[in-house]
Amino acid sequence: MKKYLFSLFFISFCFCSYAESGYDLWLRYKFIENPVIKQRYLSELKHLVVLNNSATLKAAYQELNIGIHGMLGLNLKRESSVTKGGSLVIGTESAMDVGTEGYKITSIQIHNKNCIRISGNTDVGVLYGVYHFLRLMQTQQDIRNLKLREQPKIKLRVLNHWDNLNGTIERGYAGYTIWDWQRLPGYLDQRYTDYARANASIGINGTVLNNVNASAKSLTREYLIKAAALADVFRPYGIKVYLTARFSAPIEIGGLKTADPLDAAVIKWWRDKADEIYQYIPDFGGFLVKANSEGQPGPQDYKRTHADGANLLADALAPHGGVVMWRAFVYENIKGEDRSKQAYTEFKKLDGMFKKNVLLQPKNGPIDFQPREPFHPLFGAMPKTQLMMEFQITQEYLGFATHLVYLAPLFKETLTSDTYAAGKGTTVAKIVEGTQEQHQLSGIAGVANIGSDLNWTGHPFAQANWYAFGRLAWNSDQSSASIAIDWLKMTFTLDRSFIAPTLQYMLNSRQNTVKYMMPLGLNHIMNLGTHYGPGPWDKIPGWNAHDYHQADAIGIGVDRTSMGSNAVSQYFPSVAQRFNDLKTCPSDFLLWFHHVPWNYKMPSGRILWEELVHEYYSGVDSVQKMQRTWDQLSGKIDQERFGQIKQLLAEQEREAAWWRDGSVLYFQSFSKGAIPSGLKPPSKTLKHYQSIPFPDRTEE
Ligand code: GCW
Repeated sequence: MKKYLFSLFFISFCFCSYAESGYDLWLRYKFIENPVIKQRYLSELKHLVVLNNSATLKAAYQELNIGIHGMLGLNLKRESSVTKGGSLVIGTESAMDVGTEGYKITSIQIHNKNCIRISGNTDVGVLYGVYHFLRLMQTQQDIRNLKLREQPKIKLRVLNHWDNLNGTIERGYAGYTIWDWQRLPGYLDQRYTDYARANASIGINGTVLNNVNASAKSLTREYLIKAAALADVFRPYGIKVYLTARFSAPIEIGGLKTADPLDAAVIKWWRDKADEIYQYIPDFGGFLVKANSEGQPGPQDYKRTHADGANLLADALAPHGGVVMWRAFVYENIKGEDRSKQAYTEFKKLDGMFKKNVLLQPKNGPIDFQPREPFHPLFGAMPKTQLMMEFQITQEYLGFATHLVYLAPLFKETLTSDTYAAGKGTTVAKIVEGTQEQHQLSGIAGVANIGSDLNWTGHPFAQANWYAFGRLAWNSDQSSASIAIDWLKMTFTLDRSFIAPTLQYMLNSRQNTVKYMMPLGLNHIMNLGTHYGPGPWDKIPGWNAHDYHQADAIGIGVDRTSMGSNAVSQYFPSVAQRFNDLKTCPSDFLLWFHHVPWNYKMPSGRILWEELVHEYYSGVDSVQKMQRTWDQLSGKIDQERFGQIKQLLAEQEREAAWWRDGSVLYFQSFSKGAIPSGLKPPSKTLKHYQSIPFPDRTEE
């Protein structure tokens, strides 16, 4: 009996995975069981030589130690020169052709000994190389005959935290902020280091600590000292700290009567403030600013332009090497004005008027992080301005931290869009990388999905979006699939029978979500208060979802063609023509650009109404399919995360059906069409779906 119990324990210990919290993200460094691979690695990794001394190389060395100990059960002593074969050598070299953050990983002979060398021009380049090398091991690649060279394509790769000083996070779905403002600067939580490790492992080199709906308080001495403590933790990992700047700060914390950007006292106040910040944070990155947008103060309050406002801050930061990231997310909520056109109208005319250390930051699309948007027309339209990209990693409009939606395909869809600004092939990526116009600066920002939840992002799969953002910010040529495979292997298991079906679902998940939420180019039809659940019928003061879909007895969609709001004219002619013509407009953007009759014949042969309904139904079907697939994966990963995801998929399925049934019934009240045969009509009335409250959905 005892023996039986023992072997039962042994079997379950070895073959069933153990509980994992998800805290370790993709840096789990699991022990390598495969004896062949392990032996190979052991023969290549007998010694660790660290050539230089610096805080960054110490971090690199520590990471190698954690990784190699985890994967091979080995403690490598740090040596300072190569004396034996089988050495892993890390350190800087001069004049390498990899820029300031790039690296090479090379199998090489040093003093006639076989070595692997990880080198770069800078310590941080070496650190990035170390993470790459560890990734090779985590994904069990061959580490013989290495000849890798990497260099990021975009200079500033930044997370934007919409974290408030009171601990809440705007549009955060994974708990509260991880910045413990109360206990900073005295108490440095281990999370800060682990956050830095995770970011450095994917090449993120900047973090904006606080919300763009900013509090001036974050610029007071009290908070600057706290931010400086975080900057000290992040520095060895190559991560700079940035802060949002509230435009009216000179009034609110400076005691001035105005924040007019041309006022001498205001100019001096920002100069002094910048000088002060750099005393605490010598490598401070700069400011991110939301101005004259959704009620935030800005230069237009003084009849000045956005360029006047941005340049004021840019001048203050310039002596210290800081930059201004000025957001282009502006719109007036005026009925009758096409919101999608407003940022372009506002900013296009300012091209060439921003200082050298300003980057203008539009969102990926012209409205607001919707499940699908065409690329923002400003990309390509401001050649004399350094345009940086703002993506949203947190899933404000994509099911919060409940729905499994892998965002790499969304990011890539925008980055590979062709603007035709300088002829065919002028992709958004080229513009963001700054190569098109030889800009000095380039940048990409992701609104973070990180919070105090044990697994950082709420949904275990939401970690993949943080991961993919970093990898694509480094090099957007990488495929969504290759990034997902790396992530799955490092985060869960190398078992192919787990990876293949999960990967497939990840790759389809964004399109599926679009289908059950806002198919065929629909947008902004979520509940207007919470941004969760369907609300094409929703009306709140100042907002009416109907403006965004304009369903009537004839058809649905917003006419943005030359016959309508003419938003198409903001794109370069080849793009504009394609969007303008109902026949050439991609079906993904159909109702974004066109008001289409319900009986319009779609390429599938169905009429629009039936196509719309089919989209809604097939989106839900795919969630159900994923549920069934997931159930079959039981035992392939730890029970804890398996169980969490199973529950979340059940929620997602319920909510996808809520989206489908509510939306279909509502649009049916205009189209008067029947639910196509073969599809089961919704079981409840429209009224029922309209009255499901959030977050309490007990009635359902
Ligand atoms: O999508 C909207 C959000 C706001 C956000 C705003 C913005 C920070 O609903 O919460 O405010 O965009 O991007 O500024």
